[in-house]
Amino acid sequence: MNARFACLGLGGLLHLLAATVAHAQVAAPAPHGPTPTENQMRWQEMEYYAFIHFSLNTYTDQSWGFGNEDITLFNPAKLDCRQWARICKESGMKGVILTAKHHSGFCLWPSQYTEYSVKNAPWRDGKGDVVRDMADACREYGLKFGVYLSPWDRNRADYGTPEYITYFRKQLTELLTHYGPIFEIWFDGAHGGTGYYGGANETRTIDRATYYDWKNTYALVRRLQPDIVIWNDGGDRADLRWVGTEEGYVGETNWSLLNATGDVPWAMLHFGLETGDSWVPAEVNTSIRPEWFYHPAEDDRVKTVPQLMDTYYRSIGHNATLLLNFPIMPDGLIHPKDEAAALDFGKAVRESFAVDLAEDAPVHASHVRGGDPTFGADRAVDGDKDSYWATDDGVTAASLTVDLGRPTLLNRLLAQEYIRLGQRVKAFTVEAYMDGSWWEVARGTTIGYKRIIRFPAVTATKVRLNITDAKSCPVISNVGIFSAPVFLSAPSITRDQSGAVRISTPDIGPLFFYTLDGSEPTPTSQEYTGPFSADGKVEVRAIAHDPATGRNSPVTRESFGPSKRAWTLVGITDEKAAAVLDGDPSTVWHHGDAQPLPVDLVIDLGSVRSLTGFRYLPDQNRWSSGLITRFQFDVSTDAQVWTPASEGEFSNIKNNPVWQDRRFEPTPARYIRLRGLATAAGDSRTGYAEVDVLTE
Ligand code: FUL
Repeated sequence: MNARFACLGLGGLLHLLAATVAHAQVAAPAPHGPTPTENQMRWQEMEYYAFIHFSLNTYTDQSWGFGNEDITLFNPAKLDCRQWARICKESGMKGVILTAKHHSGFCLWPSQYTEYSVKNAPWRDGKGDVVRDMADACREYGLKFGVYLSPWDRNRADYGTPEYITYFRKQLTELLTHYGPIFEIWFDGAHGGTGYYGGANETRTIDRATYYDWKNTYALVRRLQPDIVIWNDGGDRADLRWVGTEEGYVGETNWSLLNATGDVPWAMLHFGLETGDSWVPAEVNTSIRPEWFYHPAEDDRVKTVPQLMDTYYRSIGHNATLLLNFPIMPDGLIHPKDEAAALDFGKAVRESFAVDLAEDAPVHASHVRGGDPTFGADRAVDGDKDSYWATDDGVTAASLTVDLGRPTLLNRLLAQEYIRLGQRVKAFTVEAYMDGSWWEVARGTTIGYKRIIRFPAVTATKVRLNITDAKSCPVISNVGIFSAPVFLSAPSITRDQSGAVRISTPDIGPLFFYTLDGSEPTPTSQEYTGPFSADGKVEVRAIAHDPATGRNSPVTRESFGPSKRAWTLVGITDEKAAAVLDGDPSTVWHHGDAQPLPVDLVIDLGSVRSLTGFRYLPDQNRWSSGLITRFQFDVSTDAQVWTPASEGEFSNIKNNPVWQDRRFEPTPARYIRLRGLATAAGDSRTGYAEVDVLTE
């Protein structure tokens, strides 16, 4: 026995030995609650990937094809999936999901089970296969490939019968066996409704819960592609969940959990379910333009870098993945503006997270599991996604302090849980050490796979992440601190009925500059100092400008039609109806529900003019109601004799309540009548945020 041990005495020695053994044997935390499968884990780590919407309705300017669109329209002369893949790759995406079949039933691959496909199109003399081209391009660019196969098929005569399910599975088998590994399959939730259905031209309803027999379809999918993840917004619980909106964000509280059975109301889609018994993480799907398919009228509506960065923080930064859509143009390419936006967005993300101020910085934890360095605080800043800081079981509040060494400017904290052991954290705060004391700068709820929290910039010497509540001991695999650039939002421009133009932004403090002559605004253009009058047809362009940094926002262009001063709503006495014409998207007016459908909204334009279309903006509130889904639009010069100008559906208005534009041949009109034939809620309560006309 050497001298050191001798002085311990036998009891002390035994104690030391026991402690040493215990130390070496500190067990990793046991998983808590549901955990991700390997497939879900691989998918989650992809974080960011693309949607591609392309179909026959690209050629008819529709959101949803009816199922009878003429195949000969499909002739994308310049189709180049390598361009799509290059753009995805260069923007930092890890995969692509292609609409192999959208609701119209038209197939982008030469399916042997239908004639409604590329094989009967003039494109490449019927020998083309967009799915093949895309799969090849993905392989070349190192991207994973996924497919969207719409369960609803508005072309098929047998839709609604059991035979259709056989057909659907045969198509699925083609897609999942002929094109190599598929990382994700997307079964869109839209189901049943009006359609061509082989010439029946009728409305068909199916029982969403039973018709598709998802259980057996899932089994087929997993047999053919064992590494796949399944997205499904209806029917049996899939591997991934929708977030309840197509606007590009998920709840700040976001549990990757749901129950395996039972209804999933909107709040569960959006926030997950803290007590859920299954791992069903969220995927945020949104388009780089307002709509999913290409519409030339949206060439000026491509999302800007500040908008896309906000989407990034509210999707990937809220424990979800981001599925960002590119609409393909009729010529078969991604529009240069969409390309530029995606590449600039990728650059902005790289710039934002280029320097992790916490990486390898000295860290200290208030508590470490068993005192074992294996679970020490430094494991959260070591760049290894499989190591983590953890506390003892039962310790559900603890903090981790990063010592930045000197006063450092910062405005973002990133945290990741080691989700292979389950999602645990329920609440946290972020504190900054400034001028000798701690100040709370942000607080949040869930963390999950990744949480990025934004706060106004501070200069601090230390930053502390306090986990204040967790389901079980926190297990944190990564903490990052950043000083990310702040991108000024493009301003919004509105004009009220009197012709007063207003420019605003959610950001605090920028100046605005604008032009009315179509030129690009700069900080030497006219400065906005308050509402100004610009009645009649005019295009207003504006930027926000931060005098402190010299940075400008992207340019907003807003084209206004003829003056609305003389417009009146015919036969409506309710004063609140002024909301329909006030130019403010956030105000809305609803017809009462006393009358049955159809419900008319008649507007007197005050004088006859030549109209080329109309626009309808539905209720923009989260719980929007009164959404018109089928419409007729008539015009008249005397309010006696009406001429139909347009008729159809606002297909995807429920999930994506954006401006609905419809164009028609120039028609003289003084009166317009928007007739609601059906609503999303199935009642007769029609609502209008705005109604406008298009003129030559
Ligand atoms: C929706 C569809 O109805 C849209 O057309 C689009 O495909 C979007 C991704 O999902 O539910």
